[in-house]
Amino acid sequence: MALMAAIIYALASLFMGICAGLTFPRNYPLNEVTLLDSRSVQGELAWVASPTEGGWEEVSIMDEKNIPIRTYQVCNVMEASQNNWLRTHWIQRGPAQRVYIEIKFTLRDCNSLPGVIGTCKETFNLYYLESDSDNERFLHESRFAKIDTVAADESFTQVDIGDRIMKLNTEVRDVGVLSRAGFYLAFQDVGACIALVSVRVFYKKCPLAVRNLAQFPDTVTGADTSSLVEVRGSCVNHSEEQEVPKMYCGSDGEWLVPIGNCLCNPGYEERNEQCQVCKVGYYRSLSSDDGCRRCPLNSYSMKEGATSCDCDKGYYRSETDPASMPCTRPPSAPRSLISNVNETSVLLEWSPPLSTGGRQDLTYNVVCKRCARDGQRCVPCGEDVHYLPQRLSLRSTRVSVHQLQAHTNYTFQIWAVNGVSKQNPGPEQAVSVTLATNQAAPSTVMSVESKDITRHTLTLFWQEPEKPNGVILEYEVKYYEKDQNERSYRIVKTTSRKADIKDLTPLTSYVFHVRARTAAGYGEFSAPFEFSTNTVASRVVGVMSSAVLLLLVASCVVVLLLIFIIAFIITKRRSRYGKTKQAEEKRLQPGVRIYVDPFTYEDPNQAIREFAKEINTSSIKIEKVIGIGEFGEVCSGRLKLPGKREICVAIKTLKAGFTEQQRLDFLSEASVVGQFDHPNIIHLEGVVTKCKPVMIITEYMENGSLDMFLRKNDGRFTVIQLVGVLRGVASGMKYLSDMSYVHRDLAARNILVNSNLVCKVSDFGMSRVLEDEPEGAYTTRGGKIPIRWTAPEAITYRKFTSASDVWSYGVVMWEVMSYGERPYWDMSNQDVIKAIEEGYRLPPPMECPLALHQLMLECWMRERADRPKFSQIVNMLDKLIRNPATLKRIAGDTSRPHPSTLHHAPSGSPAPSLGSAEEWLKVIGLKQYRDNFSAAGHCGLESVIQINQDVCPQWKGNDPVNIIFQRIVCLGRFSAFSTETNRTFGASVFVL
Ligand code: ACK
Repeated sequence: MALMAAIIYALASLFMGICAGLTFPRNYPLNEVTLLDSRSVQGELAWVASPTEGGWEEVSIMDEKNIPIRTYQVCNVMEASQNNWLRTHWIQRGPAQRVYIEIKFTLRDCNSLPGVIGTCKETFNLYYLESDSDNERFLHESRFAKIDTVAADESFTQVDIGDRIMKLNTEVRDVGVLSRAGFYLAFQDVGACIALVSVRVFYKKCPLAVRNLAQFPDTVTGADTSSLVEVRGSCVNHSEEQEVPKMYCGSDGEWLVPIGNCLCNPGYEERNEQCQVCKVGYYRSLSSDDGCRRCPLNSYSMKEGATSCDCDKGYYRSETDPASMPCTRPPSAPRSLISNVNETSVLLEWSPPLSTGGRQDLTYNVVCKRCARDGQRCVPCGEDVHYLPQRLSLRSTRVSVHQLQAHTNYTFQIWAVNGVSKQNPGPEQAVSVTLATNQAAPSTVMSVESKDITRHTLTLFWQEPEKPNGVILEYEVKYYEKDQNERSYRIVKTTSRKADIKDLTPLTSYVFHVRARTAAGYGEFSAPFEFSTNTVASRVVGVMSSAVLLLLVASCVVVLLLIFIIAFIITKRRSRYGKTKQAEEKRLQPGVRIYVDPFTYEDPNQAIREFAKEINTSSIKIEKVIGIGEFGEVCSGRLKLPGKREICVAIKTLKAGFTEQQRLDFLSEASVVGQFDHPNIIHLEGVVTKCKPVMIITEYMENGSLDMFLRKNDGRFTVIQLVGVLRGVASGMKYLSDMSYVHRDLAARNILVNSNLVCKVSDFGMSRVLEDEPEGAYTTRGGKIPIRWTAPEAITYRKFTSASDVWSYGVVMWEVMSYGERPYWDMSNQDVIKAIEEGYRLPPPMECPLALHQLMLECWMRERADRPKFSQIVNMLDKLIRNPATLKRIAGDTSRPHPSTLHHAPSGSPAPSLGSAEEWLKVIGLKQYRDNFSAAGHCGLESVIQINQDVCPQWKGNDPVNIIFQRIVCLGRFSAFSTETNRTFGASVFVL
């Protein structure tokens, strides 16, 4: 009777708790779509129960806001073999392939019900049945598939209720892939005291979102818990695609990795993730411009959405003026024009105009007119007149005009011109001057030829000067032997355009100049013309010989010019790529490829271009997010390059909002790894730098990082397989050290494993060693260093070399042989540094072959010159693989001494002599457990060693002595201790 009363009280209290203090959130998260919520059902739920009597029962209760809700309860805890079923009505699946079931329930703790042991349960089972329509009138338990057994996180007791601290259990389960139109859920009770307070069924979606001005619709998540759904966005109103916008909908209803973007059309600007029209008085001309801008000076826009502004009256814009430039005017006229006539030349000078019209592109044009004597009837000067420096587009305020006619009237106009002059040309932009030229000497004779050449004579003839500037009264010929002094010349005068030259020396070259004379005086002598006499009466055609000479000279000049240009290009290149070149030269030495540090490039982008191939985003398909890197998400996906087969790749992305420095740091990894080509170094496929997000694409390594992989597969590999792993890493490191590359962060977490168990060294980021390394600890000299993996000289004075990489390699060996154990366990970094300094080294992991532990100890030699080179390590491992018998001898084997650990005990500081468990606990800093050990009867070391053998690895109990052994002995730290003398024990104890 008393028991019955307790159970009735238990049931009543299930709901007392609910009514007293439970609250239900009514708002669902945006990324959840509810298919069923028992709390929102008005009236009875009327789910199907079996048996219809004495099993699940529908009960109406009030929630905290006095709103009635429908619940189900069952509490047959006294009777054995309970099998009570409750089935929901048919739930339509909608677009979902995976649905979530959120159950809120209270469950009675069996311990609080006296006399129910054996019959009372604390769990219930959840089932589902798919069907295309609501055609199941009966329950048909056998057709339901089980989703899970549900237990309470928080069961309650009477005491809990009395204090009103009872909590509601909320459990969520998911089920998929669903394929039929709908399904039923069922709850099976096997003898618990439960109240189903609410049942909510929902699926997840990525809610409508706008990113980079592209709208992504509500998207139901994929069928798998890890799958990504690729969604293409559409540009918001008044915008256009710059690069195809894409995002991925993750299984938890979150949008991931936005790619591509849209830009607002001209006349619109981005505001609140929309394209809003530019206001009156504002404009936006290009979709790449920042936002709407106020109309520039002297312009206006009368309507919204202007793409440019119109100019005020009297102001103009040239075709090449950007829309952002103020409207401008033509310049005013130049001022203070003065002329200075010198025979048939004139020098014109003026001052700049008062107004440039608001522009910088002011130039001047000269207009020359020749006028009749009365100053009227002017005609353009024509092509004969020469202008220095030029006639049009003058930047300076002076010009000299030559080869005018003597004794002639001229008018000169100087026009000030700018980019908008054409739109309003007017006389107000010019200044003019009228003048008359003076008498002038004739211009020079341009060409002289010879004929009738004999031993002593020749005849010269020539054309009249281009500008005789009057009547030519006479010509004068000056000549001299080419090899003689010019001052010993002779003169011949003639009124015709030819002269017979006599009394010449045979076979001699002569130089001739000719000039003309008018009433105004002599003109300039012509340029030199060279002709030679001969020995016979036959004629040598001087023109011909000079032409040949000219040809020869011209060819020589061309050849010289070519040599000069080539030399110039080579010198220029040398200086431009000074540093690159040096490194390049090193790299090109036969047989030696040297790594080039991308940060020695003046422009690190150049290194990226040189060592990493740019990949078009259309070749990449992102499939899953596989982790979070230091710069952003790491995804897996596929790469299909033209002409190559599709491959799986890993895609490291650079998250949005990065600085230029972060971009370069991120990409530096690509320009490092792009220089390597080795089966044990991660292979770079390429980079995406031209659009966002910036990505690094590498080969895909199916088994992820080595440390996680080993932890997941603890104890599953043979020693030979582990040595194979170590050989791969050593071979990759040999390649890197041959290229003079120092890794600085060699650790199992930075090695990746593919599906064939091939290990590849990865993580070549430049910033990680100093900044983002998760293991990094600040050293006294600044910067971060992964202490447990780093050689002492690198920690103390930053001496990072291939020998310090060898030290790290020894630690990786230890990580591999201990299946991903943390080196030095939970010792602090400071304690690790101190212990290493005192000469202690990590003991062999459990089952570790002696030869491998000895190799580790060699990698950890204090003097870096004493450590083996990677090439020697590879050879040693090859030998071990060839002779597997050498791996049989296990380090720490009781039958053999353990010289390595002894060898590395600190010299001069004797290890503590340990005779009792108490002393041992004191040394290892756990003396507070002294009483637990003695209470358990472990007083001497012999007894302690015995526990090691007894409890490892099957430890299960919660005795403190065992807990300590679980933590410190079973992890393989006991091996040296359990085999050796006290001194060996001292050497291994440091790691505890
Ligand atoms: O330890 P993991 O599984 O291996 O998690 C990290 C995560 O990305 C963040 O770095 C994984 N990862 C990095 N590169 C690759 C790759 N090439 N192939 C497979 N997984 C990779 C790494």
